[in-house]
Amino acid sequence: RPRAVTIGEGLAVLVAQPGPLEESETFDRSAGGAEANVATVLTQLAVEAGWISRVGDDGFGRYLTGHLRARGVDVSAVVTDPTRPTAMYVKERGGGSGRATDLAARDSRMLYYRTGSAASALSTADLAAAAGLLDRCALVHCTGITTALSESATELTEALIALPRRGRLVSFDLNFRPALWAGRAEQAAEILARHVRGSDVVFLGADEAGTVFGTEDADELRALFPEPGQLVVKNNEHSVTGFSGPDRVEVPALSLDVTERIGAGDAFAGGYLAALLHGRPLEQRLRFGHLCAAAALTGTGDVAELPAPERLAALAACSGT
Ligand code: KDG
Repeated sequence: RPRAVTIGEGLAVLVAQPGPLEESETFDRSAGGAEANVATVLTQLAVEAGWISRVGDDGFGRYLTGHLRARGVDVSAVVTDPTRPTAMYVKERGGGSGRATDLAARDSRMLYYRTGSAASALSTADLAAAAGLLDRCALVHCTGITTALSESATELTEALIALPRRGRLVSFDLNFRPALWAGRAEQAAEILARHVRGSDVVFLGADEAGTVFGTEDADELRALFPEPGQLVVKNNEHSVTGFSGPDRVEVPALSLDVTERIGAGDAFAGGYLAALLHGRPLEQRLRFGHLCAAAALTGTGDVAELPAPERLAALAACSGT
């Protein structure tokens, strides 16, 4: 089996029932964190995945590591911080009558409680400590969330893209979260552009790329970022454009009855990366991404529960996916 590692913050997710918060007495707990979500997609798709992170010495930290371990993710490199807490976020879901009425039915609001969290102390020391895990993997994935956590986390992700590759690919999903850049908003675009240019596989949502880099157009983004061997732009009009070397392929998304959008980007990245690690061509990689995103879009958790890999492969082989 191919091996991959993801690096980032995990969060306990508390979903307000029914929402809005002012009226919610009950919260359903689940797990989130973009890079942790990607790791769980990879293990479901026959990739051995490890997760590099820091959690607090608290119940949420033990819950997160247990959640990932139960899904086959290697958590041996996760460090428990004795003083900083595990991050969490509260999710309010829209839909009126009892739910948050200022949100549309399929929209959610994320309220972060993560300043000063254990994972915000991620630093280059964590990279050095996980050298064994990194040396054994074919791909390492992080996102703009990891980079945004703190200055020491930015140093870590910059060190990661500067490491000698030794055959290993670096994958980066933009995942622009303005709230996390509050103290250094003016540096965000430059830092994120450096990560895009320094990575081998890059995922950009057209709308977030528009906000950060000034264009939502896939071909303009490719012209702006010719460096990554593979660039995937998730277009606003429900298709994805993939560039791989000289190839350009556009694959439409499935038409779905969307339940909730959070986690769909992670599922897409996990599906694409698993297909890449299993040697599938570009169009198939994009189809795997769409199919995994569809599983997340039709569920309510941040983490996608996928059909078996053989079933996904059969679906990806259907035309018109
Ligand atoms: O991509 C889903 C993530 O947004 C969610 O799980 C939490 O990592 C998260 C974040 O920082 O927004």
